[in-house]
Amino acid sequence: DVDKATQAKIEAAYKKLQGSDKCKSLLKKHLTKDVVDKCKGKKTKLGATLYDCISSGVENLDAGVGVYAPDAEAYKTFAPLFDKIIEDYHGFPPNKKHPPTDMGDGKTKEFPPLDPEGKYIKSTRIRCGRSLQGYPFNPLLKQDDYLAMEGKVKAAFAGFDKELKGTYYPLDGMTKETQKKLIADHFLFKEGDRHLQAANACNFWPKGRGIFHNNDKTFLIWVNEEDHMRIISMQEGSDVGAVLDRLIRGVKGIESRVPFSRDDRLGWLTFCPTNLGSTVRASVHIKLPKMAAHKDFNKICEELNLQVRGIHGEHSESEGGVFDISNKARLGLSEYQAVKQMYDGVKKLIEMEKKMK
Ligand code: ADP
Ligand code: CIR
Repeated sequence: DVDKATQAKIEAAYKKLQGSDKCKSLLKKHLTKDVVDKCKGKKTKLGATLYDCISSGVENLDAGVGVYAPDAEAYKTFAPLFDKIIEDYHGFPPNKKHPPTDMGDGKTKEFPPLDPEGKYIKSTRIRCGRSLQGYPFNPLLKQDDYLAMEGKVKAAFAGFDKELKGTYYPLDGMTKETQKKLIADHFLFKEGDRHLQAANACNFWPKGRGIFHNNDKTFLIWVNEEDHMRIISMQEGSDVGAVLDRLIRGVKGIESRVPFSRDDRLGWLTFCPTNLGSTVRASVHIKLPKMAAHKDFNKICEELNLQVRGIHGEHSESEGGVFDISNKARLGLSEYQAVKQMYDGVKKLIEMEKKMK
């Protein structure tokens, strides 16, 4: 049973969201009175309430989405809210099932360089998220969990060889200088994200957090930031095939040693519902001076199923005309299809840029 005070907090949150003109989040749109009434008295086995799912979007009225799942069970317990948000974001209805994993064969011939002359694209990155079996997401993790999880994945990293071989650098003890440089160079997650903080996702920071990377910083794994793991392949230029090929080898290398949680309907499980399913965000850092000046640039990207972010990722601005353009949907399509969504869309944008006077 959920205590009276928490239920009152949920009611107050509902009123705050509905009363805000500036709030445009999916949370506001889908947290109806009916959903509140259905969910406010429910809890997951680990004790997460509806308030724990919505606190981020309630404290941050400028959020785009505004919800996180404290544990995997929350996606079911609070399905009246999550199903609506998931359908809105991914176009994935409640009766649909995520397809089986298909990363493609990673052969460069499927995805030859998008911009062989290097006129538009600076770099290419593909990341996916994974959760360790047997652990909830951030808000329910104890310090001992963080340390145990870090220990497990660190041991698995030792199995990487050749190009993927690298070193794990814990955040705890890293100099501020090194940390800042890694963030500025786009390799490391930022610190102090207010959306994650309000979701209760930064407890015991920096304990159990860190980054693994190979020598060239083309293969990286984030540990215990938003997700238990973010597996990343990136390099200068636009060779999407090469980036995907490396990611496939990396994911295969780690999944043979660490069991990940997957849901029959939702695919790979992640803390944020926008990342469920394939969990793939394939992006380019790209300069499109003419297209970006077009009044319908954002609309054109949306129609191509592309998401536009700034130069330092989500919730950041573009600098020097460089944008981060990626696939938007991750759930309901395979890893291969998610990469293809970005590939085809960006190809189209470059064609349009070339034709513009
Ligand atoms: P995520 O991609 O994991 O959802 P962010 O949007 O915060 O998270 O991006 C994480 C980091 O990756 C940021 O520093 C961002 O600039 C960097 N990044 C994203 N795409 C690219 C790219 N194509 N080339 C270089 N860096 C990139
Ligand atoms: C927000 O709602 O703005 C943050 N919680 C982040 C949402 C996830 N990202 C996204 O839209 N791709």
